Amino acid sequence: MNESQLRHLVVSFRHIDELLGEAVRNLSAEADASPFARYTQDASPVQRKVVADHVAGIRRAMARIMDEVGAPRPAPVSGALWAAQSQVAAARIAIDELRPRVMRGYGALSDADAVRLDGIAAELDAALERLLAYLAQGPDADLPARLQRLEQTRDEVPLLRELARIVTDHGLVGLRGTLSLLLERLEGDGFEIGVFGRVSSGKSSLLNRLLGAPVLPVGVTPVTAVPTRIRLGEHSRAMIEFAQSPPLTIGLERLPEFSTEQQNPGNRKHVTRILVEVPAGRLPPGVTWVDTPGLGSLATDGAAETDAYLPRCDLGLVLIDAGAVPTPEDFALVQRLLRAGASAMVLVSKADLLDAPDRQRVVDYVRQQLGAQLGTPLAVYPVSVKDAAASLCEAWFDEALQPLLRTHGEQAAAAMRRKIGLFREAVERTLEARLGQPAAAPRYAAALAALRAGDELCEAARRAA
Ligand SMILES: Nc1nc2c(ncn2[C@@H]2O[C@H](COP(=O)(O)OP(=O)(O)O)[C@@H](O)[C@H]2O)c(=O)[nH]1
Ligand SMILES: [Mg+2]
Repeated sequence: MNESQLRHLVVSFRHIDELLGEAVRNLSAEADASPFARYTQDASPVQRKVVADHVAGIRRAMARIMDEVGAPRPAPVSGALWAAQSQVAAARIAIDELRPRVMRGYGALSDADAVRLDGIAAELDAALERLLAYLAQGPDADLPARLQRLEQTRDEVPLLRELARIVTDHGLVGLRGTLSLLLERLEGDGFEIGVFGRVSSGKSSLLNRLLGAPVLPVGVTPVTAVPTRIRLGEHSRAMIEFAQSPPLTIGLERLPEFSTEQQNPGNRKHVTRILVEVPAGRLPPGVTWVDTPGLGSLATDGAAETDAYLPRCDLGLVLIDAGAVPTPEDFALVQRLLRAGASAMVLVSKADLLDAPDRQRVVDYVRQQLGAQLGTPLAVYPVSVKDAAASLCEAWFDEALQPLLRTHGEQAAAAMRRKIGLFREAVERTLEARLGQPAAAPRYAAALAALRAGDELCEAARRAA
């Protein structure tokens, strides 16, 4: 195909992609929160998931075809936060259409109505201005200090119940997903370690090394939407759950049939969960390892799935391939982990590919970049699964990981407190934003006051103790 034909192909693909994106958005729970919702919400969560899986598969096919025919992939124009700022700024300009001056073009206007319209415009403008101010804050420079404060969250169980009540009573739909994950976490007391990194950064290889057995398939493209969870069990086996059919228990040798793109392209089998049990030594009871779907070439779907998973994660191991350049996405992932209340550790994987001085240079570079972007130092360790460099992996495991595994109960509790604290902040921000909507303002004010009164009671109890 010539250049114009390739460009036409990309433009058509983009249009198809936008239409599919709209279909998925229309099915989302957020869609019916708008007073202008076009459709009634008749899809079940399972139907939403299956549709999203199908769409993810079609998007992957388009990406593959573009690569095959050599069509250029359009690069993102800007960051999403910046785009959101311009959209909100444009919404502020659109408020002008409500001014009496414009309305008079549609007929005579009484003085009372003119005053009313000015009031409506001022109200919306103030709400949009607050949103804009929030978006303009930029990267959260004070995040580490804030997280440390949040770790002191007290009485987290009653607090979470109160938050659940507020979210339900006030229909804060956007927060329901995180809430149900937090409630689920509260029931189990396990510690979850997520392994993150681009496709082929060595996640599955590292887990296999830690488990002491080739449990996970290596060198394959994983099914993006489905993380593989691994925990201690009496026998080696895998449980596979599906969107539409009953679960299946299989031997580990059959895992690739469900967890890889090669044998389950586009998640055609509609797998929703994969749980592996192994009787391996380095897996203490109560700790779950999670092999997450790769970011990278499948960035857009993968990132959404990763974000949905983050509220469950207590510790994130982020692998950066020693043979590749660390990308802004790698750093952004660490930031997202911290924002979700998880701890993070960065591993420079495949360190055997570098000689000792180069290895040190890469580790220093990653450490310095992370420190600059996060405003706090973060641990970075070189690792390798090759026998020749096995001492690196052992050193990391003994020095950094083992102490955390030994105290995993406390680590999980601290992470849970940070997560509930962060969630509470999100609830407060949402309530504050809704205070700008006068019809409902008193109800939100009451909810906010209840939250803050709870704080004062705790504080008083602490002082009295
Ligand atoms: N040299 C070297 N290669 C590795 C190492 N770890 C993984 N690999 C290779 O990198 C490729 C991708 O590994 P895999 O574990 O499937 O990566 P994942 O996609 O992140 O799960 C495979 O070909 C592995 O053999 C390592 O420590 N050193
Ligand atoms: Mg893998």
